[in-house]
Amino acid sequence: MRVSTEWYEQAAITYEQRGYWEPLTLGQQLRKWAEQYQNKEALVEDEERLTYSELDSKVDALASGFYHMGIQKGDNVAVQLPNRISFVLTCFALFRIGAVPILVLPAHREAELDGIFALAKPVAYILPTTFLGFDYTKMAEHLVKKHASVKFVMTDGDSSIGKNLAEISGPPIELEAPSYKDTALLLLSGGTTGIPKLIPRTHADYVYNAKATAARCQLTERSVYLAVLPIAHNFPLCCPGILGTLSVGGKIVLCKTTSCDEAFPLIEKERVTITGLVPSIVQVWQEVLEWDTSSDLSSLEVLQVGGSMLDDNLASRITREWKCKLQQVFGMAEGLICCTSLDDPESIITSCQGRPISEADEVRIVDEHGNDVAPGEYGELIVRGPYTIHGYYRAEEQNRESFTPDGFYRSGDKARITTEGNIQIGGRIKEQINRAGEKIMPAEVESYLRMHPAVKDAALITLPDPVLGEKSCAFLITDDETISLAVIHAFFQEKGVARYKMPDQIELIDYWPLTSVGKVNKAKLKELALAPKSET
Ligand code: J2J
Repeated sequence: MRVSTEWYEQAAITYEQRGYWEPLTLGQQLRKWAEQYQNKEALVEDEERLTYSELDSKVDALASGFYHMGIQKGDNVAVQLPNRISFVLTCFALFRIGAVPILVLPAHREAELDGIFALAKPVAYILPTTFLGFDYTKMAEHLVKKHASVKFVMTDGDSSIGKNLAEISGPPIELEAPSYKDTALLLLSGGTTGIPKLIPRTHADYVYNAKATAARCQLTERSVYLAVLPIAHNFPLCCPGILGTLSVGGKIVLCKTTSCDEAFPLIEKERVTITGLVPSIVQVWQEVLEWDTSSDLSSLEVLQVGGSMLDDNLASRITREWKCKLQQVFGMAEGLICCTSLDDPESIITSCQGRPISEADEVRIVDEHGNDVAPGEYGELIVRGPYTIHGYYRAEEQNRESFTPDGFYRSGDKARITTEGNIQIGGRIKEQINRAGEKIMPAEVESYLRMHPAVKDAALITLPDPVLGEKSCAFLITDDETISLAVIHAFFQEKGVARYKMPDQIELIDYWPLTSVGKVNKAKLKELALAPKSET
């Protein structure tokens, strides 16, 4: 990596000296929390409840089971589990061994996993049997045949392809802990041109992230966090999410889907005080609440909204109609988290994405030459700090593009800093589609589209959508005038691509409109897609 290691080595000393990085691993932190909060409830999933002490001892037993099976310090393990207690147990058991979970979303399919396995060579794959109607075991069979690195397959429930996770345990053993500066987990980034980007977060930086966001949300021992978004995402996992809640002795309630039918009764029953959502889900919940007068969400004190642009009007409606505080969150799995404070005035909460959670975050807004723009102007947000990565995992080439030589991560986001010091996001510089908070790289989808025998060339663009925020539209050059969206979806399914990456709309075109430098003119394509269709 060309990114300066000199800066990082120097900064690391400062981060330790100032106490941003505590000398404890996530596994050791859990032990501390368990000693402190003992019989307090930590996790709730349906009828199952675990106290802090129970969580800690179950993690020990599972870590011992993994260890005796042959999983070792430094091994990568693909973990693809939904919002269940088994997810939390698995991650902490791996943290204790010093093995590294790669957090794969339940929505990911064979195409995504194939790329991740080729890059990270996991020794084990831990997956559900079925979830939301999809049989993961068939997919696992293919993957294991292709990837010799995978020696162990474990399923959350009985299956014919691997051991049941619930049956893995062993007597507590003394494990040699990894260093708190080691990589604790690999998060997935929004996707690239087919090759996944993995984000290595260390024990110390992740704990700091969790604690600093918990402080900004004023989380306490009496907080009850509802995990609604898939917890393999950084937002519900650590901002403050699962880890932030555990760090203060709060209770976590796990919700398997984003549906109101599941979430509302849980909020009511468990007296949930805080949850984090993406704008598209808030909008659906808001619409349901307009006619649903029987659900009691009065326990909610904080609603965090982040992951994509929150419309000012929706933000104002939330502050008026929900009897809780709104917190805007602008974050990224690569690190930097900005959020509004609970006592910010309403005008700021509805229009800004707040301030960085750490005084050590170095945020700059730069022009295309990397120079700082004038105060208050828009430019690209770049950042370095105590919990922002300084390189992707095994990605030298990508790192040269994504980081400045002095270690700043180029977010690709267009932002400004207001006179009050708040971040305001004004769009994107990077080519990406933000579909209900899930990030899609057009180049990746275009490469699948071009694999279809009837497609000569393809270009994917972003269109606005009232519910999703943004949706994808594929322009295709093809001889087959009958090609339909259903045909394209079936093809993507056959290729094993996650559902959210499938185009929402297709348009046929004879030749590309080009820019002055000869590139496909996507702005023109967007105009064409949005133009009223003639009746002929
Ligand atoms: C506009 N765009 C936003 C916002 C993220 C907390 C919250 C979100 C994420 C996340 C996260 C946005 N308004 N409020 O990890 O811990 C877009 C930006 C950003 C990208 C990062 C967290 N909040 N975004 O969304 O890694 O483009 O993390 O660079 O998935 O989402 O995506 P991701």
